[in-house]
Amino acid sequence: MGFLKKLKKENEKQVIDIKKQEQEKIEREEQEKSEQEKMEQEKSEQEKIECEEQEKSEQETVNIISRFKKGLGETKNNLIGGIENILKTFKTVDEDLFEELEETLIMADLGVNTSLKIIEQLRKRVKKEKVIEVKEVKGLIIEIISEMLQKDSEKLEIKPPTIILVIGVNGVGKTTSIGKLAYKYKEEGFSVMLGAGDTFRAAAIEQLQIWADRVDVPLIKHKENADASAVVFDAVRSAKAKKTDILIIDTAGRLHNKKNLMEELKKINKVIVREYEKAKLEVFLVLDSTTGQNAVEQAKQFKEVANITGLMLTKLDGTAKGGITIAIKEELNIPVRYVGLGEKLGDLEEFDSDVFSKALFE
Ligand SMILES: Nc1nc2c(ncn2[C@@H]2O[C@H](COP(=O)(O)OP(=O)(O)O)[C@@H](O)[C@H]2O)c(=O)[nH]1
Ligand SMILES: [Mg+2]
Repeated sequence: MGFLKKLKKENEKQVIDIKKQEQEKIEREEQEKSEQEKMEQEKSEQEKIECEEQEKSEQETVNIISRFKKGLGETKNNLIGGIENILKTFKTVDEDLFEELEETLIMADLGVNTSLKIIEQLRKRVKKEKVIEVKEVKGLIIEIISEMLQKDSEKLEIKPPTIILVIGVNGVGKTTSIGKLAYKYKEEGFSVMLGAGDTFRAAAIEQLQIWADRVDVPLIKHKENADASAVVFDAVRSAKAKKTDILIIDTAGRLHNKKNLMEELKKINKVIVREYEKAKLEVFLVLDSTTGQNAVEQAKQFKEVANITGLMLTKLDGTAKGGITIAIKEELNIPVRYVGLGEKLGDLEEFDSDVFSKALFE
């Protein structure tokens, strides 16, 4: 009896153990399942966010292209319209066609050197690819120009603290572009300060004050005819003390006296380096695209007196001379950083060669 009872008891214990194990297994499986589900849910949420972000950035690109398209309408008519008009009158791809096309490119403000280069490449491509149809030529020119625009195009990266010195002749759009830049950087979350280094005319200081008020950023200024490097000194000190991310300095545009300009820029440079060695210095030359080849000439002259790190090309809206952008890119070896597409605060775009080609050619 004792033995049987013991056996039964052990049997019962085994059954209980098995049940317990089964129960544990089920619990374990359920836990694993729920963890798996949670992971999948998180993954799909992550994918959704990524997808939305991608859609947003694609939409943003579409918007930027359409803003460029709007600004570049006349340039497009001038350049593409000109090429199409020539192609219409030819039946064979020959030397006469190349010559006419070269002239058209020059007329569209691409400059002699750049136009020659484009046609030279066109000749080679036509030969290599055995092109005989006139209608294929347009696509080839577009490809050649797009490749030119996209060559060595590294993006500007702003790392605070940065000081941007804005130079250029009178009327090109320096002060306006500074207002737009301040707005852009502020929107991007940087703290911004302006310095009124154009002390030549009282109106210049007032104009910058208006932009500073509009964007709501501090402006460091002195009176008319004050020493520009003294203004820069104060502005740099203030930006350093306040840990401002970006200080943008306006300057007077006096190219007629190269020696004076050189001296002044040298002095300003010295002050910046001495007072704020840690800050990165960008020197932006502003060029008015409506002046066509003249803008290229200005850039060449300024290059002799200043260490230009980037270009701002203004008034691309409503000009047929936007072809100048291609000449600038090809001839100056200075990156175009921003383009002005109007007179309002938001009318400044980061220059993107891909977007530019698309807006011009698509
Ligand atoms: N349409 C257009 N006008 C511009 C642009 N940038 C500047 N301007 C105008 O050009 C004129 C001269 O600008 P301003 O900033 O005073 O030039 P600054 O003498 O170099 O400082 C002003 O009437 C501006 O409104 C632009 O991108 N598009
Ligand atoms: Mg000005």
